[in-house]
Amino acid sequence: MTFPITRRGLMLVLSSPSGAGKTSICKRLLEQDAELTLSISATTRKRRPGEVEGQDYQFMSTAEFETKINRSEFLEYAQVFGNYYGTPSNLVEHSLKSGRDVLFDIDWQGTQQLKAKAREDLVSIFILPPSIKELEKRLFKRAQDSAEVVADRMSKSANEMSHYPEYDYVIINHDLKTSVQQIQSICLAERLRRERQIGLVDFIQQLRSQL
Ligand SMILES: Nc1nc2c(ncn2[C@@H]2O[C@H](COP(=O)(O)OP(=O)(O)O)[C@@H](O)[C@H]2O)c(=O)[nH]1
Ligand SMILES: [Mg+2]
Repeated sequence: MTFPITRRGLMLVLSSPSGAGKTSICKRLLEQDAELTLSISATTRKRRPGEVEGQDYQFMSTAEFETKINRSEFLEYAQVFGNYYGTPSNLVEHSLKSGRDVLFDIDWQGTQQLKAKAREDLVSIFILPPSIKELEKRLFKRAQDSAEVVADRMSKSANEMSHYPEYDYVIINHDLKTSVQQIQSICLAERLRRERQIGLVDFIQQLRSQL
């Protein structure tokens, strides 16, 4: 007789300096892993060409965002590059309870807040670019931001990078495929952690009762 071992979902957080390739990694992870759900953030930043409302972000005005802050609708929120970004609480807890893992593309400020709220559920990964030259290349290749915005993001990268010790894992993104495989390995191992397998007690009891 098989006994389904239910598990509590995990919160997989990916952070990196802008341009390290995190958004591409997230897309690939979501395509390849049906157990993973993306937490869609709210932001006050302008929509970039190609971005879809409700899919990449929930785009909103500062007034709307601040109303949601006052109503405690965010699990975490922060200001990044002069705009608000935040994780709506609804859906996250529901997904975790039903054993689905939630992927977060958030910065170090958000990660600190989630860590304070849900350390046991959190698995955090920091992604580094292989070099500064590559970082700059990726930011310009995107070509959706002005040179001024790119320069501003580059100058903030040093500060962002200083937060790597706050993360459980660090990955250097030499190529997309390898990075995705490495993150999938982390996910696989973390899903098997004893504390996450909440049906284990009953399963062991059932095994032992047959001896
Ligand atoms: N704290 C927090 N950070 C977020 C959230 N959503 C996105 N970010 C971060 O905000 C930063 C800027 O994101 P974005 O404007 O999409 O530009 P990107 O750097 O090209 O990804 C990235 O580091 C994201 O990880 C959120 O809900 N909360
Ligand atoms: Mg991004």
